[in-house]
Amino acid sequence: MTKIAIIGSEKSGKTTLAGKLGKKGNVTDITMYDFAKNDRILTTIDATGYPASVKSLVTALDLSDIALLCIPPEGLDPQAAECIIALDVMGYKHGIVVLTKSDTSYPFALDELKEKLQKVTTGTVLENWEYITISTTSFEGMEELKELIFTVGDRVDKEQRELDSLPTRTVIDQSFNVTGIGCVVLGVVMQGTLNAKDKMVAYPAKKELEIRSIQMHDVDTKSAPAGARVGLALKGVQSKDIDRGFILSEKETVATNFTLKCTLSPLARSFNVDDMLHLYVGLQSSPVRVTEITEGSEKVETAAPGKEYMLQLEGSKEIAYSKNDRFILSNLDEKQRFIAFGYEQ
Ligand SMILES: Nc1nc2c(ncn2[C@@H]2O[C@H](COP(=O)(O)OP(=O)(O)OP(=O)(O)O)[C@@H](O)[C@H]2O)c(=O)[nH]1
Ligand SMILES: [Mg+2]
Repeated sequence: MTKIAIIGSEKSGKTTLAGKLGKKGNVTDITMYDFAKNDRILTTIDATGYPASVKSLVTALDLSDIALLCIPPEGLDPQAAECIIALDVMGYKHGIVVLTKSDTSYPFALDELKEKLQKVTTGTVLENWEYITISTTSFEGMEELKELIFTVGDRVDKEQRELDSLPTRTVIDQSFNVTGIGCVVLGVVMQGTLNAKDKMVAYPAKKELEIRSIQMHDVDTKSAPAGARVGLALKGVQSKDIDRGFILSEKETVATNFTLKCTLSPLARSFNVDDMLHLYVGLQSSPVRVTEITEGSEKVETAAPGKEYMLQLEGSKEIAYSKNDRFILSNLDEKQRFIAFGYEQ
């Protein structure tokens, strides 16, 4: 089961490409496309709410294993530049740079574009990503792209098998009521193995529940491994009790205030004590106020790009997390909105 997010430059052909990779399904601020052939299942997510909403981009990336960064012959625009910084701040591991609309350009120009992009992304998580040239009009590269997606997907699968034995955590992206069944949620098993009849808690609300049944790609199954996109019927809760971003788990920490050891992106703007930022952990988000910035052992007023700080953040919304979860900070008032990542101390 491979899950990809399609992001990148404006009008680079992202939605057209998503439509070629699968059948259009559920639409919220992300749009899902499904494809199944033999034992291959591909979920493609188009971050349709982005760039208006940063959350749409973060959600699409968090629900996926592989990012397809689409760049048209015109090159990088501010949106693609922000996507690159988002990937870097998120520490996003797997991806492919897709040079789109090749029918409107020339091979030598595309080679130049590739070289330029490789230069720009040196030192970022994209440094070793593969490049592919495609056109959804002439179909150049489309078969190769599918093969490459599944090659990278096999690598991801292998990594995920190492997560199967960890405690189970499933992140929910949708919750609704089905007549005769009750609460049904859709989500992704982030780690561990989820089994029917498991007793879990929905965090941050701390609602106890039982997994009544599990479906993977509309097929009933007794258990689901790490990386699986699942539909779950839940016992003991109603759909209104569960929001996007909730985590089904045995144990999570729940908090509204945070002490984060943060690294600012070298490409971010500085921020000050008392500024309002937005914090993301998985699919959850909350506005937070910066109440203290510490550099080494010294309290300072300003956090500057490329440096490391201890931040005290005060929020009003309960967020569930576990040790080692990566927190992302954004400043929605800036043009380039992704500014830092950090870990709770
Ligand atoms: N010539 C050519 N045109 C393309 C190709 N792919 C998409 N287009 C056209 O480019 C335009 C934008 O395509 P979309 O798929 O909407 O691009 P997008 O990246 O989703 O656009 P936004 O979501 O608005 O940023 C449309 O008019 C498409 O028909 C391609 O491979 N070749
Ligand atoms: Mg689009």
